[in-house]
Amino acid sequence: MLKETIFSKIIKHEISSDILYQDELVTAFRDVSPKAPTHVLIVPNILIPSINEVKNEHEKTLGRMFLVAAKIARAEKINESGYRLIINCNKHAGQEIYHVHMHLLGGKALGPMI
Ligand code: DGP
Repeated sequence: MLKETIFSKIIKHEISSDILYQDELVTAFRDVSPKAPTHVLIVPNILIPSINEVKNEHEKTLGRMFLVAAKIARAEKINESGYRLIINCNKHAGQEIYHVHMHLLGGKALGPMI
Protein backbone atom coordinates (compact mmCIF):
# COMPACT_ATOMS: atom_id res chain seq x y z
CA MET A 1 0.00 0.00 0.00
CA LEU A 2 1.49 3.34 -1.05
CA LYS A 3 1.64 6.15 1.46
CA GLU A 4 -0.75 8.98 0.67
CA THR A 5 0.73 12.30 -0.41
CA ILE A 6 -0.29 15.88 0.21
CA PHE A 7 -1.86 15.74 -3.25
CA SER A 8 -4.06 12.78 -2.18
CA LYS A 9 -5.42 14.99 0.60
CA ILE A 10 -6.08 17.85 -1.85
CA ILE A 11 -7.85 15.46 -4.23
CA LYS A 12 -10.09 14.27 -1.37
CA HIS A 13 -10.71 17.88 -0.25
CA GLU A 14 -9.16 17.09 3.11
CA ILE A 15 -6.90 20.11 2.83
CA SER A 16 -7.79 23.28 1.03
CA SER A 17 -6.42 24.22 -2.34
CA ASP A 18 -7.53 26.27 -5.34
CA ILE A 19 -9.04 23.43 -7.38
CA LEU A 20 -9.85 24.46 -10.96
CA TYR A 21 -11.05 21.13 -12.28
CA GLN A 22 -11.87 17.65 -11.04
CA ASP A 23 -13.35 14.56 -12.65
CA GLU A 24 -13.24 10.82 -12.02
CA LEU A 25 -9.62 10.53 -13.22
CA VAL A 26 -7.75 13.77 -12.53
CA THR A 27 -7.69 16.90 -10.39
CA ALA A 28 -6.13 20.25 -11.28
CA PHE A 29 -5.25 22.94 -8.76
CA ARG A 30 -3.02 26.00 -8.55
CA ASP A 31 0.55 25.44 -7.39
CA VAL A 32 1.12 26.81 -3.88
CA SER A 33 4.38 28.41 -5.02
CA PRO A 34 3.70 29.66 -8.56
CA LYS A 35 6.62 30.10 -10.95
CA ALA A 36 4.53 31.92 -13.58
CA PRO A 37 1.22 33.87 -13.67
CA THR A 38 -0.49 30.58 -14.47
CA HIS A 39 0.99 27.60 -12.62
CA VAL A 40 -1.43 24.72 -12.31
CA LEU A 41 -0.77 21.11 -11.31
CA ILE A 42 -2.72 18.36 -13.06
CA VAL A 43 -2.69 15.21 -10.97
CA PRO A 44 -4.11 11.69 -11.36
CA ASN A 45 -6.64 10.90 -8.64
CA ILE A 46 -4.93 7.56 -8.09
CA LEU A 47 -1.47 7.58 -6.57
CA ILE A 48 1.24 6.85 -9.12
CA PRO A 49 4.51 7.88 -7.41
CA SER A 50 6.46 8.81 -10.54
CA ILE A 51 6.48 8.27 -14.29
CA ASN A 52 8.67 5.22 -13.61
CA GLU A 53 5.61 3.48 -12.15
CA VAL A 54 3.30 4.20 -15.08
CA LYS A 55 1.52 1.09 -16.37
CA ASN A 56 -0.71 0.30 -19.35
CA GLU A 57 -3.78 0.60 -17.12
CA HIS A 58 -2.92 4.29 -16.55
CA GLU A 59 -3.10 5.20 -20.23
CA LYS A 60 -6.56 6.78 -20.06
CA THR A 61 -5.66 8.82 -16.99
CA LEU A 62 -2.45 10.10 -18.57
CA GLY A 63 -4.34 11.06 -21.73
CA ARG A 64 -6.92 12.88 -19.63
CA MET A 65 -4.14 14.95 -18.05
CA PHE A 66 -3.32 16.40 -21.48
CA LEU A 67 -6.96 17.09 -22.32
CA VAL A 68 -7.38 18.90 -19.00
CA ALA A 69 -4.15 20.86 -19.57
CA ALA A 70 -5.50 22.14 -22.90
CA LYS A 71 -8.88 22.95 -21.33
CA ILE A 72 -7.29 24.94 -18.49
CA ALA A 73 -4.93 26.73 -20.89
CA ARG A 74 -8.01 27.92 -22.82
CA ALA A 75 -9.79 28.95 -19.61
CA GLU A 76 -6.68 30.89 -18.50
CA LYS A 77 -6.48 32.46 -22.00
CA ILE A 78 -2.89 31.34 -22.52
CA ASN A 79 -3.57 28.87 -25.31
CA GLU A 80 -2.65 31.35 -28.05
CA SER A 81 0.37 32.90 -26.31
CA GLY A 82 1.62 29.47 -25.31
CA TYR A 83 2.54 27.50 -22.26
CA ARG A 84 4.81 24.74 -21.01
CA LEU A 85 3.95 21.32 -19.59
CA ILE A 86 6.52 19.74 -17.29
CA ILE A 87 6.61 16.40 -15.48
CA ASN A 88 9.58 15.91 -13.17
CA CYS A 89 10.77 12.39 -12.44
CA ASN A 90 13.08 11.59 -9.52
CA LYS A 91 16.10 13.37 -8.10
CA HIS A 92 17.85 14.86 -11.11
CA ALA A 93 14.59 16.45 -12.26
CA GLY A 94 13.91 17.83 -8.79
CA GLN A 95 10.72 15.87 -8.13
CA GLU A 96 9.51 16.88 -4.66
CA ILE A 97 6.11 15.22 -4.42
CA TYR A 98 6.01 11.52 -5.28
CA HIS A 99 2.57 11.64 -6.85
CA VAL A 100 2.72 12.10 -10.63
CA HIS A 101 1.80 15.65 -11.61
CA MET A 102 2.00 17.78 -14.71
CA HIS A 103 2.95 21.44 -14.27
CA LEU A 104 1.07 23.81 -16.60
CA LEU A 105 3.02 27.08 -16.78
CA GLY A 106 2.22 30.20 -18.77
CA GLY A 107 1.11 33.79 -18.78
CA LYS A 108 4.57 35.18 -19.59
CA ALA A 109 7.52 34.29 -21.81
CA LEU A 110 9.07 31.34 -20.02
CA GLY A 111 12.56 31.56 -21.47
CA PRO A 112 14.79 28.63 -22.36
CA MET A 113 13.66 25.20 -21.32
CA ILE A 114 16.47 24.64 -18.80
P1 DGP B 1 7.79 18.82 -8.28
O1 DGP B 1 9.12 19.45 -8.00
O2 DGP B 1 7.59 18.57 -9.76
O3 DGP B 1 7.54 17.58 -7.43
O4 DGP B 1 6.70 19.91 -7.89
C1 DGP B 1 5.95 19.91 -6.73
C2 DGP B 1 5.12 21.17 -6.75
O5 DGP B 1 4.07 21.02 -5.82
C3 DGP B 1 5.86 22.45 -6.37
O6 DGP B 1 5.84 23.35 -7.47
C4 DGP B 1 5.09 23.00 -5.19
C5 DGP B 1 3.79 22.26 -5.24
N1 DGP B 1 3.20 21.97 -3.93
C6 DGP B 1 3.82 21.33 -2.89
N2 DGP B 1 2.97 21.22 -1.85
C7 DGP B 1 1.80 21.79 -2.26
C8 DGP B 1 0.55 21.97 -1.62
O7 DGP B 1 0.32 21.60 -0.46
N3 DGP B 1 -0.42 22.60 -2.32
C9 DGP B 1 -0.21 23.04 -3.62
N4 DGP B 1 -1.25 23.63 -4.23
N5 DGP B 1 0.95 22.87 -4.26
C10 DGP B 1 1.95 22.25 -3.58
